[in-house]
Amino acid sequence: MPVSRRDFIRQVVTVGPITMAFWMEKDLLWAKECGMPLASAECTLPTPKPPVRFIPNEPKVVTRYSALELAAPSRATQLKQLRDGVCLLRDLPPTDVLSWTKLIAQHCIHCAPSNTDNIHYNWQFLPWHRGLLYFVERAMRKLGKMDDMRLAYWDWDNKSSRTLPTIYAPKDQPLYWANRNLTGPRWPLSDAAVNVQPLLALPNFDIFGGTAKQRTPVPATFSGPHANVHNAFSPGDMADLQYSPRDPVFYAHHGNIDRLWSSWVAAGHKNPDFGTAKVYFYDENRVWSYVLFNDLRDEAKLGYNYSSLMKPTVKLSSLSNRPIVEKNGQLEVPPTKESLLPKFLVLQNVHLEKQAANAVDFGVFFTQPPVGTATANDKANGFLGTVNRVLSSGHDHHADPLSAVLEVDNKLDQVKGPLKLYVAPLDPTGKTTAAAAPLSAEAFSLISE
Ligand SMILES: [Cu+2]
Repeated sequence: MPVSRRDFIRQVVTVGPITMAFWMEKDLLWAKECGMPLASAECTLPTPKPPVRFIPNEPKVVTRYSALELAAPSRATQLKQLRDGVCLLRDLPPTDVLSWTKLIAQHCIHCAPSNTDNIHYNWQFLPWHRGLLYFVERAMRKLGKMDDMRLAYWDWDNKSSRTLPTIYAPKDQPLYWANRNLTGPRWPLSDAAVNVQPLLALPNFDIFGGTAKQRTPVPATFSGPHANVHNAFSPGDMADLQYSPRDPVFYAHHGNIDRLWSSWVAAGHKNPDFGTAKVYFYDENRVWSYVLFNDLRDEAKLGYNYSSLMKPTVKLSSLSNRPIVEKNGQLEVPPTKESLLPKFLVLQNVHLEKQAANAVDFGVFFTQPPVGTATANDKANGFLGTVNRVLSSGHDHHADPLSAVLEVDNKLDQVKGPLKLYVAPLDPTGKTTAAAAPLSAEAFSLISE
């Protein structure tokens, strides 16, 4: 039964003392009208005391290994520590701010689709999730008295890691999660679904990781592999933006997104000065704390590094990034020197509001394909790549803009003269579910080699 605005306010007043005991994003009150429980334990935190500044300065650097590496008998100790760590948090009462339930809540309170400060759509996306992983690691380390324990990362960029990592699969161990779909057309993950090369080539943090202002632009790292791996689990908790941290594999997936950020920096790109921007978490002593983004830029200070990093396959110093001007719906691709090969097409804030409300993948084309056009393994129909998002459960979705970087070499050289782009929603097999419509975005650029 729909709840009217007036009924809703009355309910809040009636349960005032209870709701006052919790802290939640204003937008989650709105969520009640969509049928979500008002004060779900997984989406509320106790009202925090004023936050205390936390300055990470770990005495030693310990390596985070991939889930594949942790499956080796020689890494049995590290694997056991990871599993023990998950159990320790799971065994805490759900009211404990360090518990698995409240970890989900730390993420959930920031993720309501209407939240104007949603951590996924501005420059909080990378630092916030790095902070989450760091404090999870610290909590596990303290509770288990295992200072060398570190989280794992799921190296889906590696061709041998395109299905759920084996250490997460068996029942009767803490990395198992029942609500996971592991079959269907998205499995195993395709090269295209987890291609990190376009992201590694992005020259500026603004488009890679976003800016202080919501959706200005949406970080390109939110689309692509990040969204595609979440969505592979659909229907399942991982495919639900708000509740994905229920599944222990969330932490390995975001470990790899964090590793993508580290790899981008190691490839020679620069993090910005984030000024006073900060993230808030409960530390391992249950103290409500804040960390400056600037204090999260160096993983060594956070006590970890990665056993390997992703490497750009093109020489970044030989890339040039040129903005493309849009005129009357056409892109005026500037004349290139013969030697310049268009490599990546950057689409900043593609407008998707006229697209199918519940689609997660949108195909970008330089022709206008009809409904039912297949895109998987097909370069013939003007298909350039996809823009992707992750949905939140229990909400109607008006499609907000998204950014993406598409690997377009060997495709755009077919184009002579001005370029016109189209976009269409795709089903999980990659077929268009509607006729393509002209694509509009806030900015375009072409990275050439
Ligand atoms: Cu998230």
